Amino acid sequence: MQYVERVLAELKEKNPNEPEFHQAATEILNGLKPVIEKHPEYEKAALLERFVEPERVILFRVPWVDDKGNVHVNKGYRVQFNSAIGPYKGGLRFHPSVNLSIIKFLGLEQILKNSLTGLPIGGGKGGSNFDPKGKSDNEIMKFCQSFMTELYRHIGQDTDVPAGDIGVGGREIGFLFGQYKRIRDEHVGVLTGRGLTYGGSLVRTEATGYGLVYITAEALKARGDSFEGKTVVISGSGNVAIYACQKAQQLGAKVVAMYDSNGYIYDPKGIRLDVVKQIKEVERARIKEYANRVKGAEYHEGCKGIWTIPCDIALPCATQNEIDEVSAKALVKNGVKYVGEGANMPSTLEAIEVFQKAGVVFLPAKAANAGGVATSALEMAQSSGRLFWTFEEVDAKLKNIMVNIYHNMDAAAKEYGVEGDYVAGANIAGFIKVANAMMAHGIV
Ligand code: NDP
Ligand code: 2IT
Repeated sequence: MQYVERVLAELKEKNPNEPEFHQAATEILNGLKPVIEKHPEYEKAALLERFVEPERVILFRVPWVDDKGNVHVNKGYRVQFNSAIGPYKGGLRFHPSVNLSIIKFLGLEQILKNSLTGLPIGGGKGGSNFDPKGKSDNEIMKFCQSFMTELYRHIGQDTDVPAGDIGVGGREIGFLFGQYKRIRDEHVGVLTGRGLTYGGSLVRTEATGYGLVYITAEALKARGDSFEGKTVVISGSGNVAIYACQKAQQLGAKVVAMYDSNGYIYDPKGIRLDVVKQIKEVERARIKEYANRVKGAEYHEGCKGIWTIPCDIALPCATQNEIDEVSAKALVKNGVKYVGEGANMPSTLEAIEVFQKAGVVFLPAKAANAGGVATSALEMAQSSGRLFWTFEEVDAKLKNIMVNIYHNMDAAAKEYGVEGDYVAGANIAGFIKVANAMMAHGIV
């Protein structure tokens, strides 16, 4: 059996019941085949076996008391996947669906994404099956304090630097940081996405969405095109979706649809982002409200229908596997030309195949959404240097990083004979640096 197939088969056998982890590993390792063939020394060093095995997996109990005095127990996770090129870096996700498979797939992706940024950050991910929906600020604080009361001993500014992800935004990072600082008596850059008054960086809030649009704009530019006048569908209405919408609109696109986990809104005149921000960021209410407030907008129950709306560019920005084969076919039939993944692994393996066979320019998550973690690394740099860069400075660095990622994955795909296949290109460009570092470190 070929090396990649053998490692994948062993991974599935040793880690049963982890479908998302299997999916991410399959996409990555298949994309790496051209590199593996050129480097027989990797197999001798069991490089892939080590690459897919986290350096450390931390599981812990998170007990907390709600406003009525009821005691709850959630699961806490931190997977410290790979520190070959820098301290573990990656977000925390609070969502009822969180399990080890999901955290491992996110951690594995994060290794290559972080490498693609060109900055010295390793890969990690964590979170909890805690559901922040409907909880009071006090309950969120209690939960975050309990979570950090265990997590603090495993992280540090030079060891592991968590950040936000689904269900973890500025409010949660504030509570987590407050508890870390209290326990350790250290005001350091141990978390990113911090508030601007206590060590955060300008542009971090906007970074993932902006970065997604910057890299998509570069792909358009390479084909003599731009966002101007394009119709865009964006899924989700959280941090990534909102700022992708903002930047796409600034570049002259018309965003016609967004969703949350209950259903989608369609506004043929173009989404009014001020209304979405009021509903989602200020009121923490449901996107359904939009149709009550904006004339001519429609609300539809359920998420899947969003992919039947004709568009030039689709930017999935909610969650894994939100675009399946059926949705991908509907997008292609309606003329989609570009798909940029803002979420992590939003397209199933079958959906990716549909896009690539149809000649859609497909920008995979680990490249397309790397702007968030890249700006986190810029936040770490500012923390270490006791500096505070302007919005324009950070935004210019972010744009430059995204443009470089586009050209690096494009060049890697060409070099390894798979021109235009950015899934392979991103995996290869990200992997080479990590592989070199791991080889240099010996068998560890
Ligand atoms: P948020 O919590 O801010 O927003 C998540 C959005 O996705 C919400 O609209 C949410 O709807 C929706 N959503 C979540 N789960 C589901 C689901 N199972 N089905 C349908 N909709 C769902 O998270 P972010 O915007 O930060 O993250 C979105 C995606 O981007 C994730 O895949 C994340 O991993 C990825 N990402 C985030 C980065 C960041 O910097 N924040 C960086 C790189 C990637 P509802 O409110 O109803 O739950
Ligand atoms: O998936 C991701 O890259 C993130 N959630 C951001 C991670 C980070 O450390 O900023």
